[in-house]
Amino acid sequence: MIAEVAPRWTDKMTDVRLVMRPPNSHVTLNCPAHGPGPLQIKWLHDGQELPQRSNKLRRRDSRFSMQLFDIVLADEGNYTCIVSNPYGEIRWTYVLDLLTSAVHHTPVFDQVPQNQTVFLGDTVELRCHVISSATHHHLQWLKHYEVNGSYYDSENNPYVRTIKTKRMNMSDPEVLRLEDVTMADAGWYTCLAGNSIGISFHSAWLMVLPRPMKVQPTPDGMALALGIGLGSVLVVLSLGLCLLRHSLRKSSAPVRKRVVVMRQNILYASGDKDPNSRSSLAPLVKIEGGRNRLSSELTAMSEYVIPLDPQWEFPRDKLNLGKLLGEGAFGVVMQAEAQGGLGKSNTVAVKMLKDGATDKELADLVQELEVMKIIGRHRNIINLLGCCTQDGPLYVIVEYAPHGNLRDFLRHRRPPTSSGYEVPVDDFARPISFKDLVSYGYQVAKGMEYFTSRMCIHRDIAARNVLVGEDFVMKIADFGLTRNIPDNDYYRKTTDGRLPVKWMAPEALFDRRYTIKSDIWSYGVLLWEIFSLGGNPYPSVPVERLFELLREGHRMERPSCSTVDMYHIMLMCWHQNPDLRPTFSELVNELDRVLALTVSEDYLDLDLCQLDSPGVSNDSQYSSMSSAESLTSVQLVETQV
Ligand code: ACK
Repeated sequence: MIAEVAPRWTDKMTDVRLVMRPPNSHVTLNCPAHGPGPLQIKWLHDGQELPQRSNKLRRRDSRFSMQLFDIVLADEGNYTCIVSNPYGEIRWTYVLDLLTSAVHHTPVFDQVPQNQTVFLGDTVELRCHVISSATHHHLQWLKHYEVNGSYYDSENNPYVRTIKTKRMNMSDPEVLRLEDVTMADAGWYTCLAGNSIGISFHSAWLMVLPRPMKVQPTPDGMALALGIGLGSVLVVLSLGLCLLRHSLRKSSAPVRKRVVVMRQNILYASGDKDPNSRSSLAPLVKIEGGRNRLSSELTAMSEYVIPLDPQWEFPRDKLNLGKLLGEGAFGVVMQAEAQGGLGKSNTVAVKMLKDGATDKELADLVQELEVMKIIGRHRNIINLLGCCTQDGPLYVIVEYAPHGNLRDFLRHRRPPTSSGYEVPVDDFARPISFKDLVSYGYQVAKGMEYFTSRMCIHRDIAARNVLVGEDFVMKIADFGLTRNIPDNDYYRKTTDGRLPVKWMAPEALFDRRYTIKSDIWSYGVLLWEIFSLGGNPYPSVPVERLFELLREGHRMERPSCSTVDMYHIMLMCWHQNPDLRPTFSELVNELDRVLALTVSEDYLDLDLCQLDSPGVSNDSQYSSMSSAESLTSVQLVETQV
């Protein structure tokens, strides 16, 4: 008689479930089992069932094993085998970790503490998790505090105290649990992780609110929330905006919110100077107190208190706003005249929020302002001129760039034959030359070299984010927006329908690793845009296919207005290994050399530049790609740069 029992493991399954492998190696995972009845095995990767076979996976169900070849970051995760018979099932999970992030990088977080709002007496948990749990790293939690209203001492060091480390032998070092919170628990918390390469850190704000008073039933049976707080706002929201206004009016005098700026780049200024090791350089901005923004009716910024910085404040009444220059999802840029002048000319550009912007968007704009202050001036960036922070909406005043963004600027200079555009002769009397294009690339590299010297990472280098200033000086824009990109929306499009992922380095795309070297990759795509006169990278390649192509080592082909020399520079920027890409200083030197060898009157034979027409996608979609493998010899020669 056969026992009707579920399968059992044949080998004693050890407790070591974590499997570490170097990239491009292979791994065999075993789940040997026995039992009555037909045994079946199923494998899941992060909950998704794996196929029987693919070009990188081979299963031998008879041996209850699975082999995975050519392991890359996307293969990391949980692998679960489920062995079943008609009487039951057993399962086992392996965690596959790639060694790369562990060896070459400061700790990489896959979970960071989030800003939270709680009520007095609540319990709250802040969590911080470092990828590659087998790597040796230490982790600690810091609490920031103020002395005389400042988070920094006279030498700009933050006031912090360590509240939890591994050494303190407390439970789970990755979780900071605060029970029965008091008002004193409110404030900034930082999770700091370090390994032999350096440190990474991330901060979050804990807001503690007084517990709302009890919800009272009203005579008509509806609940009316009294007092200010998250709970009351939620209840009120469910009752509709009308009742909300009523209840807000009933509340005490309006609570003004305080904008707090924390310059986290200064936090570890005396330590490691390698920008690659910083998780974020931008100051953190937090909005304290008050109530959540709820409607566009509340967008008058007078409800916010932004710290006054006399060095940058410009009198609001001396600024005459003019036409709209451009707009994004939540911000607009307007032309303006600054009476009495600001910088070299009276005409300036003013960045501000749209109606209905949220606290988060205000915090982002304040952050952008603070980053610009820290970065300082350079000819090849859009420089901050001043700001209006008091008694009205926040205005960030920057240099005005009369020729718009570089991408459109180049596109408008395409020959009529290939694009249908007229070459505007009014503001650009002579034809565009090859030297002009090299010079544009050179100037952007100069701006980025400066950025690097200021320990900054741009994260969104593209021709659309370079503005063409007076005398056709290239100026990098939008660098204040740290965007803290780890933005998972790979399908997000720009206003002109482009996919920003096409500018992203593979490690930024697959591993969310933004470094100065991922900026170099994007800079290579920007060079490609310049030498295709504003062309569209990887035309009509959908996101999924782009991932595959990058993984397979494909690169875009030489753009039509580029020389072989310039194309080699692009390929070096697209080196698979970030460490082997050039630095911005090396690029500046190399482009300087190319400029010196180029004759000024070497105008482009634009008919020879086989340009795609604007808006028309190329159906031979992959024809503009080449495989990086076939270019190895080129890359070897060029690594001398
Ligand atoms: O070419 P554009 O329409 O002009 O694309 C951008 C748009 O706003 C979105 O950012 C315009 N813009 C932004 N900043 C400035 C500036 N400092 N000077 C001139 N135009 C600007 C730009």
